[in-house]
Amino acid sequence: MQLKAVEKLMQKFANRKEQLYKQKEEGRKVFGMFCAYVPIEIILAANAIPVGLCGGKNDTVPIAEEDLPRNLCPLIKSSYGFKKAKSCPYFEASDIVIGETTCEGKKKMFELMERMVPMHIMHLPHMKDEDSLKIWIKEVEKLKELVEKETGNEITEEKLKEAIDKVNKLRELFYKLYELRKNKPVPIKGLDVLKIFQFAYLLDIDDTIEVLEDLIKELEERVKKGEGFEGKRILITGCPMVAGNTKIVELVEEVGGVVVGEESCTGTRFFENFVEGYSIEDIAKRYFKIPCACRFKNDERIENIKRLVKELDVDGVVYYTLQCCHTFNVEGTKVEEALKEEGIPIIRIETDYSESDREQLKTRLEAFIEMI
Ligand code: BJ8
Repeated sequence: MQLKAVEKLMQKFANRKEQLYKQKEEGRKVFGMFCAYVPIEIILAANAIPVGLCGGKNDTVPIAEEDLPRNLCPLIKSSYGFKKAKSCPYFEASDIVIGETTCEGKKKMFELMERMVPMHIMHLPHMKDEDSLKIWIKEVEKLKELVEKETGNEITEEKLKEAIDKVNKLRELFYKLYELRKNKPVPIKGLDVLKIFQFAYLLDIDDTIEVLEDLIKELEERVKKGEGFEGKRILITGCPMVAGNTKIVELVEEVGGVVVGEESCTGTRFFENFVEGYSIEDIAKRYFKIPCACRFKNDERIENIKRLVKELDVDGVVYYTLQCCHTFNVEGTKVEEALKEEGIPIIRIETDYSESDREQLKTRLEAFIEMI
């Protein structure tokens, strides 16, 4: 029982490349982004197009390893490899790439990447105090100036308001989707939701909104009829699973689980918290709250995980780390302790983009799901 909205999503994704290059021909600038911290409102307000560039495929890892160490996060290598091989249409369409000082590996990779593509790096402070917020507000102001310069379009108050309302609308729809996932049976599989998050970084925002509006209606119907999926209810938390990477969700759902939530940048960290006002400062404040493990003392993330476990009536948590992602891996210890204290089952999985560990992971996940 494939959802019509998901079919529409796949169709829109299949047409996206052509649509994007047409938009570019019409004179719209494309801003590639690393990562969830880039305030897309500013890009949209200048009639430009944001596209997420984090790589989720193993194919481009070998070419990246010509320049980067092997023991580096696969997301970083995959992304770099896409640019080096010129094999990602979104990368190739990007007039400029925006990155931030998130984890060490990513920011040092940017120093090599900027030899291949124009880049602008935002200084994301790792502390969460008032002084750091001031730095971040300045960084967002600088981004506004850069976007205006690159596009030649002035970001007026009116344009900014329009963009803020639009992105908040997108967030509201994701909140509704999460509300619907509280139901038993859950009306949508985790794999479908993951694809929506992955493509939301790539599609035209109006298309994502259209798909989500259709989806919400379809899911409400399913809930009314009591249709959906049964199984152990799983929350995934940790590193993002960007386009091309669906391994863990596939495995969880193959062995009797159903993913009902994701505390991830392909999940709640993508949409949680609205921009509450119409100024640059209001935008900066919203993005500053994203609880990425690269920040120092990131306890809000632990609170969010505990809250999601309750709200979504989760049976077990899969803590997902990409190999060599020290930030999420180390933070996993705190998360594990906090969940164990509350009697919430958790399994920690560390993997990369290859298929070589699929069977081994399947066995571990099967045992976890049987046990909870
Ligand atoms: S806001 S989670 S998208 S940085 S997985 S590259 S942290 S070594 S992806 Fe991320 Fe932005 Fe944070 Fe979200 Fe580094 Fe870890 Fe790799 Fe990561």
